[in-house]
Amino acid sequence: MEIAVIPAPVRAASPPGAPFVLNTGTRIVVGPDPATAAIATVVAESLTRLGGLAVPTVAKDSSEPGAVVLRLTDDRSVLGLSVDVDAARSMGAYRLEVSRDRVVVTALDLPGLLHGVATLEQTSDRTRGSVRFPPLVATDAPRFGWRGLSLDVARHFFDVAAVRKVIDVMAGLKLNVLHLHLTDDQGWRLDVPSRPELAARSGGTAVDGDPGGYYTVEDYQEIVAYAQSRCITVIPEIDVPGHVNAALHACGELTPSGEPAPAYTGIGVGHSRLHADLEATGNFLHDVFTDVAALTPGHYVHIGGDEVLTMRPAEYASLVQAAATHVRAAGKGVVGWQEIAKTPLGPDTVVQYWTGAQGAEPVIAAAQAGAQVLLSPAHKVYLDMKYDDETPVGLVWAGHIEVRDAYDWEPLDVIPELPAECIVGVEAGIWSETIRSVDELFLLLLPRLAAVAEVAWSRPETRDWNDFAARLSVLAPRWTEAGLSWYRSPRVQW
Ligand code: TNX
Repeated sequence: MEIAVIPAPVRAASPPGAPFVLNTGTRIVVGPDPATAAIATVVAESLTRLGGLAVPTVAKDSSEPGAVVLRLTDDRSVLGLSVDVDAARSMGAYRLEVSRDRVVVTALDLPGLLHGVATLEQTSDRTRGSVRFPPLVATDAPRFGWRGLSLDVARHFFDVAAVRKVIDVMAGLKLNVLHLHLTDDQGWRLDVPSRPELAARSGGTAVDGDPGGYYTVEDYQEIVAYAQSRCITVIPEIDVPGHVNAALHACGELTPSGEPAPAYTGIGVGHSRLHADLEATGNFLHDVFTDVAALTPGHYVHIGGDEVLTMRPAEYASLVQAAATHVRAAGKGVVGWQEIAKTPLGPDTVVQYWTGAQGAEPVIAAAQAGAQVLLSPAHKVYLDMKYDDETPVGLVWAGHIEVRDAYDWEPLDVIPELPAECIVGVEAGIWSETIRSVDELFLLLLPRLAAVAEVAWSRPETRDWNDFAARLSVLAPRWTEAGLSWYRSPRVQW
């Protein structure tokens, strides 16, 4: 380990020389591009937090020492990107140069500027009373364009403040997709303007009768905007046609008897379903997906589709197609769990693989028909699995997942028959059946989310478990400083 940065950069070297020190002369220089102004605000906030000194933003680059220059370019050669890296995959690439007098971050786009600053922040040394950044030259680019976390806020609810903490950690690890699992049997967590009864009646329920909660439209917009300011896209999931008891509880017209279903507070799966022969079902799908798409600036809406155990394939296909049709009518792309792979859904569909138990053939066939594949293999990246027997919360159905298990795997080996170009990326998942607090949430997320982030960002040749563990031991104390809980794996020397 030369430099403790997670995820490991493509290239980084520390030339000899004095460090850049944060002081009253430090300022952010944003150059002529107005789009960088918003990013500069975020960067100024985080440098201010690090050093305890206000860091102003200026437009003119004087030759005085102390400038942190954020510079957009369209010259890919500055970043050392080889020509075979396509535009989608080079999004977020950056070059970072740190010397005694200035820091220069150069990137093709705003995510790249933020990623450069994320690297800078991780290299900070605060052991001598001031904040110092050792000299550094790094060029870096992500391996995969989709580096996500799926967060279940349905089984137990996590409020806006908690989600902001998750977003902060994600941004530091260069993750760029926050998938919110907003609805399930136990609760409905987003107020849908055309269907206020959903959140009003099913926002308050949760597993074991624990307190629920839901996001108002303003709350949701706040999450989306906060994520966006960190170059993270929010993908909302409304899970249909199974995992719908909260909807059946709120809307009696969705059940065959016309009576609302009782609230469900257990943790079983596969028992609830929509009914294609009820007229109300079509209207529900239309209203919910149209509203959710309209509230969402990101390109994708997730339609769920998982674990529907009591429905014939034709009915399943018709309901999934109806959901997809409304998402597309709103101009969005469709994401669904791997079960949707059997349903023809056309281009601009992302199939999220999570288990080997169903066989990979439908996923491979969907990819051959033009779908893209997002990898969330449960036994590696389901961060609600316990680390070991002693972990106080979590499930075990996909096995124990120690930090190294979440780290030591190769995305292209998950479904070897899949052509690499069909794989959009990697998404960790955390399901909240057993998670009741922010401390429990981070105990399961960290450090494994850092491991998955490195799998998604870094190329195999820069990845090595022992090196990762050494970098982790340098960076983990920062989670403590930020007030976050994390798991001190006995397999890492802290
Ligand atoms: C499987 S993954 C589920 C979820 C559970 C999770 C618990 C998937 C698409 N479905 O409903 O919460 O396992 O780990």
